[in-house]
Amino acid sequence: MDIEAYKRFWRTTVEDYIGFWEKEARNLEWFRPWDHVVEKGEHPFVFKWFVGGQLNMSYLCLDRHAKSWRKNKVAYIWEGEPVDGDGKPLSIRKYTYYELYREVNRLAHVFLSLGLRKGDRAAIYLPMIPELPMTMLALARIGVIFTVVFSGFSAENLAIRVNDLGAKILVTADGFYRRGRLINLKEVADKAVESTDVEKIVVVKRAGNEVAMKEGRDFWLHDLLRTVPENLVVEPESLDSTHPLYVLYTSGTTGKPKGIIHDTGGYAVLLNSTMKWVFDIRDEDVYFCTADIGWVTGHSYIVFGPLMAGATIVMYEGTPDYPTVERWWQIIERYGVNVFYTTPTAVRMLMRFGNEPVKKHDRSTLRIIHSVGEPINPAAWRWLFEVVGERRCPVGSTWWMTETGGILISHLPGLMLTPLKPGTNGLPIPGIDAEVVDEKGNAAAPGQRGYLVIRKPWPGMPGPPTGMWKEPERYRQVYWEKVNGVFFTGDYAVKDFDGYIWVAGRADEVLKVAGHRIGTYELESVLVSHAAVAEAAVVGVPDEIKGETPVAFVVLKSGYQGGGEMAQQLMKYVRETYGAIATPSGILFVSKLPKTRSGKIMRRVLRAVASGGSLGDLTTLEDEAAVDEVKESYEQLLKEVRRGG
Ligand code: 6R9
Repeated sequence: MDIEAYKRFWRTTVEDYIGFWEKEARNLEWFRPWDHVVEKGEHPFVFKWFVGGQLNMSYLCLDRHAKSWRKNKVAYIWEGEPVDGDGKPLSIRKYTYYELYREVNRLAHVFLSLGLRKGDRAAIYLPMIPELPMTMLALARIGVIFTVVFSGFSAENLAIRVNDLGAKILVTADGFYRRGRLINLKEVADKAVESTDVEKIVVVKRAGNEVAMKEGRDFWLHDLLRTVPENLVVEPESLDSTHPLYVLYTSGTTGKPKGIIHDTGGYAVLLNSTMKWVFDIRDEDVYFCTADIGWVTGHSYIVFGPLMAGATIVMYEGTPDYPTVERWWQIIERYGVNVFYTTPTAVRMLMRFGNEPVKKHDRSTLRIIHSVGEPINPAAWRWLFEVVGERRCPVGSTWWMTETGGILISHLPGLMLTPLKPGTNGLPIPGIDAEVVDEKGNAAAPGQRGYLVIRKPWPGMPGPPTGMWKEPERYRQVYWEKVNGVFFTGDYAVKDFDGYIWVAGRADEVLKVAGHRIGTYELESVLVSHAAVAEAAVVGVPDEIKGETPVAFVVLKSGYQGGGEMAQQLMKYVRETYGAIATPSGILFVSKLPKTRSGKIMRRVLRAVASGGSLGDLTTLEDEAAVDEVKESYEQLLKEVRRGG
């Protein structure tokens, strides 16, 4: 398809974005039609989509299919991580749409009987097991607003989220397997709830490890389900389109994580349309997304999107390299995967082992491949295209973020496929006015680096009532102030002469470590909470596999000694206080941090020193410091770090 034809079509959808999204919304089943497509909400830049309309996400994902010929179609194929002596998975569970529907109904009943009602909040701290999507669907069914917390996060991180949301109930598991190791999740959950108002904990038995159960507070899910009839039905609540489906916490530049609210109706419309355009999902397809449901990719494209589309979804519990680096290719062969959605970090890691582990397995079913989470380098793209997809499958890099709810920039094999280019994100999807602009909001010239912004509201954007949970003012400041009146993504991007967008990375102090979004500020807060640390600054440095890793500059309090032992201690501390994903790849002890006269840390200096690189072009104003000042601090710091080894 030629680019100009797509752009002509795209322009019409953006000019009449209201009419366009209204048409898309008609593809869903609504309990009550909307009165207005989009309206301003009570707070600045909070928009209400499909006002007056009513629907239920759990209904769209389950009931609709359970009433159709898809009733006996497999919804989830779940594979646990542990394997037997021959490398065969020890547990595979399959759920048809009807079975999933029944399980979710019984689960919804359990939550009602525990006292949860529409508008209440619950937190979910579960590994990649079928009970995770089931819990999300059961809570959505009764209108309970939930937050999923990544199972690799620490007790502290869990507690912050539970408290901010005001969750009364926590759903967790005894344990799970990760790279062959048993992780005792309940222990972490127990530690977290000590500093929260959680009244009840529902525990899923996954690993069978010994856990402490507190009488009156903790309940095994299988005990709660024992008395619930097999065919019990909990009618789905007819929810306003603007009713929050979930809150997902994500890292920003400052302060505690931001609770991004997603509504029901707008979010459902965006997911439904992108499943078609981006993944071209067909009824005979098997779809495999390798993300973790603890992040937004899993919410949108392992749970709600593909279930709405009635797809057969492969869900895998563990890591791609357990017991060997063939695991994902085995899975693709075992289930005949057609659509594969993965991450650049995993691709770069697997590439190192050459083509043999891939080629040993049949990939002839693969039809479409996409990556997500961070920029994909051309070499990784080529490997996906040439080796994994045998030059047969379009390979894309879908750009979006927690805040956007779903994919906004991507190749669109299910709609009109424009020519592929290694490393680009492609063109904005229909109805999305994405643009690369300068500080003032003027479109940047092709080839010129600028900020990526979204200039018109879209369904799936942060939802009512406040965009960010309880923080409408912060929501306005973070996203709508930087470039006046348009949605600021925080990403640097370049548009090429064809109009393709190439997102280059974050323009702020947010890191993408192996695709995981981590705020440097959060890590700095963790470090300074350690008894030995006076001051800390964290920057990202390029990493061949993970894209980026955090490096910490630490000023110790007097009486403490830097060096290997202290570095180990601090790394362990970060792992335990935040989560393993944030462990710094290096800790550099310095006597002071380079700062501007106004006291702002010169991060460019830190980045240059940490990565062993140069200061780069000092004319692009990233720091508020004078050029001389920057150079001088750089030299000084470099000397000090070299001296310290
Ligand atoms: C879905 C997700 C969002 C940030 C985003 C950007 C980066 C995501 C990308 C990409 C280049 C892609 N990002 N996809 N950068 N190409 N295809 O990752 O959400 O965790 O909120 O992160 O990830 O920097 O701003 P989230």
